[in-house]
Amino acid sequence: MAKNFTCPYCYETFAARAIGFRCNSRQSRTQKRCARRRDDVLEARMGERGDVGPAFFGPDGRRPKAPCPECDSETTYRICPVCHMTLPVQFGMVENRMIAMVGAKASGKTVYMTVLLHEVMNQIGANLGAALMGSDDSTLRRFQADYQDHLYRDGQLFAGTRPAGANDNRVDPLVFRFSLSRRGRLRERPQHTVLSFFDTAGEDFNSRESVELNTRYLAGADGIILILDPLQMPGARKLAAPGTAMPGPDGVDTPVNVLSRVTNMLLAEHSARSATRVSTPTAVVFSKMDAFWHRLEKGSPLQAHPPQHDRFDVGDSLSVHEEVRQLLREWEGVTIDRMLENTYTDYRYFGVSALGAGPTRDARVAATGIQPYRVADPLLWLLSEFGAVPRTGRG
Ligand SMILES: Nc1nc2c(ncn2[C@@H]2O[C@H](COP(=O)(O)OP(=O)(O)OP(=O)(O)O)[C@@H](O)[C@H]2O)c(=O)[nH]1
Ligand SMILES: [Mg+2]
Ligand SMILES: [Zn+2]
Ligand SMILES: [Zn+2]
Repeated sequence: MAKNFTCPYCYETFAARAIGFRCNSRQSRTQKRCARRRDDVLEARMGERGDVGPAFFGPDGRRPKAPCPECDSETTYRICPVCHMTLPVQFGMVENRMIAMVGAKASGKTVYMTVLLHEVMNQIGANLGAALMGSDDSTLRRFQADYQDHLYRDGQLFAGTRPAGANDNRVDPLVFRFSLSRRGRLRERPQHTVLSFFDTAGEDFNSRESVELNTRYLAGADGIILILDPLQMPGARKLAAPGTAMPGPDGVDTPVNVLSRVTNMLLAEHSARSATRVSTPTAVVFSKMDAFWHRLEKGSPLQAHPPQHDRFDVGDSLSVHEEVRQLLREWEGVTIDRMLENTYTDYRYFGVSALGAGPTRDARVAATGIQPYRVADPLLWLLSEFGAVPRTGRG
């Protein structure tokens, strides 16, 4: 059977043959040129996009290029047959991995995603010998202006993320290309992985309307980053460092409820195959760990930075996993552990702090700056599960 592909922008699936093309609107050999125009499908799915070359379908989408039927010009722009977004270069030829990020409102998803991507683009990428680049203009622009500059340059935290589907059922993931060059290894090709991050709004998991959208998104994901906020667990809240800024009561939800909802969605989607277990690799990430550092024992793996390697360190990751499992007891979160153990075949615990310190009273980054802590572990684990990052150590 022909392999189906999932669009990194709209998460719809299609056969490679169905991929369309977009004219590049350049002067062709026959001196014709297609006028740029609006693309209604693209705008309905992705919002205002300005004028673009005409889309056309018919030529086999498995081919890298096709001649435009209007002007004869050869184009290499291939587009998703559902949302008409230009697909990443080499789509279908390199690995394409969708990473869904979910969690309750105010659990720290947007801050985490921004710091994670920033770190992988800089220090962590350098250690790994990896590069992470925005895969399209809109990702590049949005990541810089709406996320990176906002947090790093202006020192501001984010207002709540707009729910998906609030406007015309739209999703707008950030799509990146992760390339790993294996240094000094003869005959190893550089590996490319397309990563699609979808920053959900916490309330998406409470409202009925956006469940359908999120179900498609979760079901299409190759890996899940589930952000759980210990400050939203009654048992942990009382153990947090004095003075910690607590999430307000609006729309916040206990991690065990979030996990139940996500699990139900995943199981419902897989029920056609009568699955009772979820096999999607799931990183269960406890955020805002800086609020609990004072309680950790000396030598706790959650107090040390991960070893600096060009590989994913399995032993270190398993010690963190066990340490978090212990913490769940203290936090009265044993139900979480039981649910994961009974339902997920491939999950791993992580503890991170994206900011490294609580925010100031006026919702800004602390004066000490952003000092991220173990933020890349979940992504590296997922990439190692996909075989896109090599491993070292026991396991
Ligand atoms: N102490 C501490 N607080 C954090 C950290 N990261 C986020 N926060 C706090 O959590 C708040 C919410 O973070 P966001 O990333 O905007 O949360 P979100 O999950 O995207 O929220 P929604 O978009 O509303 O669903 C921030 O404004 C901070 O106050 C962290 O690493 N440590
Ligand atoms: Mg957000
Ligand atoms: Zn044309
Ligand atoms: Zn699409």
